[in-house]
Amino acid sequence: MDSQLEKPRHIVRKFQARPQHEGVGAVVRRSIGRFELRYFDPFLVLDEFSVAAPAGFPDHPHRGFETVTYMLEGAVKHEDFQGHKGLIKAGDLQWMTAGRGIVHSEMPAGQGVSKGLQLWVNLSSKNKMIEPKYQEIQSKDIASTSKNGVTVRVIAGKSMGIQSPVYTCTPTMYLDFTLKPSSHLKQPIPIGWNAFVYTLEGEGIFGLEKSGPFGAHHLLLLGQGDGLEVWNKSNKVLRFVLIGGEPLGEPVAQLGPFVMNTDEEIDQTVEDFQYFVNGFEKARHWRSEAMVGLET
Ligand code: FJE
Ligand code: FE
Repeated sequence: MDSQLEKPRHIVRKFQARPQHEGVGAVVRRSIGRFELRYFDPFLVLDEFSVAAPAGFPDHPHRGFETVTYMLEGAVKHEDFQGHKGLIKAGDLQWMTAGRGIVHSEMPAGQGVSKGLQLWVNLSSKNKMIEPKYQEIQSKDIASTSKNGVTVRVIAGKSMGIQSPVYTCTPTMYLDFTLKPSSHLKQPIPIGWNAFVYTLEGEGIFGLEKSGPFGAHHLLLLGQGDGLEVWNKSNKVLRFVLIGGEPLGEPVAQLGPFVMNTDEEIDQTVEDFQYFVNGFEKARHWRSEAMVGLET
């Protein structure tokens, strides 16, 4: 049974995500967060990352938003200044609410290239200084279902009758779709939310059946409406993520990994980080194992 859409959304802007260098020796295809698309409320960054040792994202802070890491291949080892650590493996999800402050490292684990998506979701002014929190879900526990050639993995929100257990401080949907050749999808999206598609594999037609197809590594911003229609008219599997969120409608003041509402709050954050206060206490004496290994 298909959901009926009254006002399907169409693509209003498109970007090809080209590789750029970030972190230490790592390569990311950044779409949201680059110069031409600073912010797509509530989303600050979308990176498709590709990283192999010794490259990675060593010890760095975050405040005022969430990082959502969804692994596609290989694994990332993370450790933070509270002693929280673990391995995010292919298909696993880490939804990290940095809130008032996290300092951590994210480094590839094992041989070969580790690939995934990292999304930065902004927090509203009332949530920016909350206690940090993690929601971690292993691949086998991610809600998934298939019907008529369409498979969905529900990272956040609801699709095809199944609901993710992830709690989103900023109301967010995050769906990973795989469409077999000749399959078709209608996915409702709440009216008023900002939503986009990021293509991972194969070729798909999005929004208008008569429009041309898009291949991998494209960010497609959707206009307003109540949902999205997608067709796979190719002879290969199509994979993409559909992400949406309720816009916060607040001013954004950003300095790298610190995202607040005003310049004064950014100045305060730089001071907090520098003097190890207001949530950064544990940063004073902490180094990740990755960094300790380099110091002799
Ligand atoms: C960061 C530059 C960075 N995209 N994708 C500056 F690269 C980072 C950062 C990441 C990152 C980490 C992973 Cl595992 C995947 C990423 C950027 O860590 F936080 C700042 N400030
Ligand atoms: Fe980080």
